[in-house]
Amino acid sequence: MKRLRYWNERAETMSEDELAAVQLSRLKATVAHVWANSAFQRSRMDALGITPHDVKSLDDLVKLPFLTKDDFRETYPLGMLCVPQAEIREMHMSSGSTGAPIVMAYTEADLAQWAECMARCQAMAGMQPGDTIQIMPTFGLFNGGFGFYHGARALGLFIVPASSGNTPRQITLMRDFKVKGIGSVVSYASRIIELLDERNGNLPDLKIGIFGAETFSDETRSRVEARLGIKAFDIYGMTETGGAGTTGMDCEARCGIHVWSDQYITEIVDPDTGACVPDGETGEVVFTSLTRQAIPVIRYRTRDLSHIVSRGKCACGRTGVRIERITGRCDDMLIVKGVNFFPKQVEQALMEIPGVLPEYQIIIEEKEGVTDVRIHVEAQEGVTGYMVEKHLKEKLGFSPKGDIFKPGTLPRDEGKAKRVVRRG
Ligand code: DLL
Repeated sequence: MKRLRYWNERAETMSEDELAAVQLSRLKATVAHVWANSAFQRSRMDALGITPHDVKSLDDLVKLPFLTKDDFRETYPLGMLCVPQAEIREMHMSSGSTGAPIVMAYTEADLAQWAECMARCQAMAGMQPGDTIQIMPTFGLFNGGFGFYHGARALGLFIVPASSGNTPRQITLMRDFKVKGIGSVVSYASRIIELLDERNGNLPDLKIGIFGAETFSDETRSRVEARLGIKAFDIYGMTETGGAGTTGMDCEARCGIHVWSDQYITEIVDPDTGACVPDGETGEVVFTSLTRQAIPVIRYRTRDLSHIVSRGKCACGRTGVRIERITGRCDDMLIVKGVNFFPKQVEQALMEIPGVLPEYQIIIEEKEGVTDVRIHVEAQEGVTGYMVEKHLKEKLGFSPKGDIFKPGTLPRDEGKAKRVVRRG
């Protein structure tokens, strides 16, 4: 059978002009749909005196109001629905750390759109119809498990729906069913590696890892690839855009996340002013969905930080916009003694120290107005707190206290890892 290079070659390799035309007609349709069916989003447009007739070109997008996480919370559970509830077939929800949860609802067509995006990602990673995939994010309200599932069904994969947890069984399943690819929350790959190391084991059939839901450094990616003997891909997505993989993944060429640009328009804006920033400049990622029905998003502010890498054709042949792997979230930026940094930079620096393991936490304590930062990190014997402090000072310009923990002693999370812990 011919090797599948693209899941949807036409959509993935459209010329710039064709893509712009598709985007404009879909944008017009989405704005009209939202205007007609969402009192909430319509009231926001009314406040700015905008109607669907004002969207005549892609440049008119900036006239439209932003949508935020708070808007989702305010309209919980289904206040932004643009179709009758009887047309909903599935929902997912993210809890976040504060406030009401965020709900995404799916019509049959929305599920097909999600499957399409996810099938594109899985094919881009090298999965071929008939290959076996083990899906390790939770199957439940979190969108990860079902996202991989819908895509794998479309692509024609043999699905091992392992869900999260029970690492020994995960390894047994991977061996017994000769699993070629895994889909997982990044930090779970470290769990698998720990257990393999303990047992001196390997996974000879495993070739592909599709990881997402959290930022991860290049160093972590290289370690995971070397230990598991795989190629690791960075898959991006969120509840609000329709789940894992909707907003793309990076390809083997590793030059940014390919956002599925016939499905979403990407803007990068200044997080403070909301103004679009020039290509190459870091800002907040904003997505507009072009094909979703139940809850389309117009100018959704993700709070994620990135920049446009290119709008040109990639070495893999795909067109559309590419954005840098996510650096961090606007809310995650830490400022200590005048130095700004993101958890990902701490991870990057830590992973450069020989003997340091991937499990770490940044502990922030406010004491009488003074911010104290400690790094808890697991490491092999011989690594000292001083080594950590010195290296972080060199790399980040400030010197948090380094506390070394024995392998396996820091707390593990089932889903996304909690890297920043605030106390006091
Ligand atoms: O985390 C979707 C997902 C599941 C993506 C599994 C990939 C794999 P939420 O729980 O709604 O959905 O969280 C979305 O997670 O705004 C980012 O801050 C972060 N995030 C997701 N993917 C990545 C990634 C899922 N590849 C939020 N790199 C997003 C960095 C990511 N951060």
